[in-house]
Amino acid sequence: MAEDEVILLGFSASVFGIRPRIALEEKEVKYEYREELLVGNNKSPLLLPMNPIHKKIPVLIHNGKPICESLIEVEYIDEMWKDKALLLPSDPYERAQARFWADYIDKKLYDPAKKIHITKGDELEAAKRDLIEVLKMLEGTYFNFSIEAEGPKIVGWGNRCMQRDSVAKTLPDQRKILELPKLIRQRLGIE
Ligand SMILES: N[C@@H](CCC(=O)N[C@@H](CS)C(=O)NCC(=O)O)C(=O)O
Repeated sequence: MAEDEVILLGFSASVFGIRPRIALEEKEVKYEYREELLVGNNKSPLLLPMNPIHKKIPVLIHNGKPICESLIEVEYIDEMWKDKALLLPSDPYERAQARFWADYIDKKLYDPAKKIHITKGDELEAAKRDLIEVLKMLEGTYFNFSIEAEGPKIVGWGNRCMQRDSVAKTLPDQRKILELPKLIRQRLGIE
């Protein structure tokens, strides 16, 4: 039987793009990663026909068929490559809880985290407050904010994730990531 062809269109600085990459690595699926040049809006000719609705990465292309939206892709990977351990809990209630928190992160965390990079003044302060609230909610505790001191469970979870090859080899170089907001701020005239 011919081997599956798996292509992932991504952008290494994207938190959404990293999700299906980690899932593919965890499942040890062979795939071709193609970086999209999102800065400057230089999307490849493949991205638009593969994701005509949102025109966004990540797109997982399995034997020519596209799957869009990072969380849907993670679930697809989990269901498609069943020979490796499940990524989501098998218990329906636990599974629903995992989906709830992933959805919460998308709805509540992404916007303030993004705004921190692209706003200034009052808007920046409001974004910081919103982000702290979300992190406190995830942490399940309430105190003044410093992610190391005040979010030990989240930091501990992050450190445990970093010990997995799938995460360590997928996450982008931190120095490069820190350059990106600077570039965006310069383009927006904030710096
Ligand atoms: N809900 C989507 C969000 C994907 C998303 O926002 N992708 C951004 C990169 S972080 C993108 O492709 N932006 C390009 C654009 O908006 O034109 C998912 O989970 O996959």
